[in-house]
Amino acid sequence: MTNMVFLALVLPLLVGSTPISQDLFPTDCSDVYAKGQTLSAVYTIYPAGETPVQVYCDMGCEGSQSEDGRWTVFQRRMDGSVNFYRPWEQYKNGFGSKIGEYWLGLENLYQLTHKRKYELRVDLQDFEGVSVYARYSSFSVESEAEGYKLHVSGFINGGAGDSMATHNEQKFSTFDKDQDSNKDGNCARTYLGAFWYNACHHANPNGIYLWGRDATYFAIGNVWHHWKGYDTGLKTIVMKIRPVT
Ligand SMILES: [Ca+2]
Repeated sequence: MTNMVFLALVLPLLVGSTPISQDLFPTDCSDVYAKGQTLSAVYTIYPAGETPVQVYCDMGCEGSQSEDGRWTVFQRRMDGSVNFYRPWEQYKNGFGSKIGEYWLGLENLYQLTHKRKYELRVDLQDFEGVSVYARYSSFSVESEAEGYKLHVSGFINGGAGDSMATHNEQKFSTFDKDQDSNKDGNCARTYLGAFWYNACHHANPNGIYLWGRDATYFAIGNVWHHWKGYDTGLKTIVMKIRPVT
């Protein structure tokens, strides 16, 4: 009897078209999509194989089967509700609300991108409702031992301009962990954010939510230099990745 019950439970898994491990433990939102979940929402993924992580999946337009879906969102600003000026441990492990503003965590990014090849898309929207994007055909993050160093290349312009190029090959820095390329200063402290700072930035997605233009303090906002300059904070920033097929 127990054998029959066992077979009844396990056989559907064995004959499935996707590997069992991916079916039970989706690595990212593209795996979730492959299981038939095509609505944008919060799902559970397993970037490291065993530990569940909640994430917002941008599945694109409903039912369109378009190019636009299957994105795993790792950073999102949209209403200034979450404080992003946080220490290293928070950026390592993630913080915020998955239905709102959040940072997924550097360790999760490393776990995801060292196993598969990913592309990056950054969606930007200003307070006038204009939307642009920047896309990069290759995106990966090294381990904590390597400072979560960023590799980003293959820029495709969706109107935003390339504000990530200067951050390529940089380690991640927070106000309490200075790994930037500014020998005399601490970029995270100066620009009130946390990022793969060089000396210092063209993009500051984790800076202060400015609610539009504010030139009181230079470049401290959630800005994207090649689109709106250093004084205009964006209404929405979304950074998201998906495997390159
Ligand atoms: Ca420094």
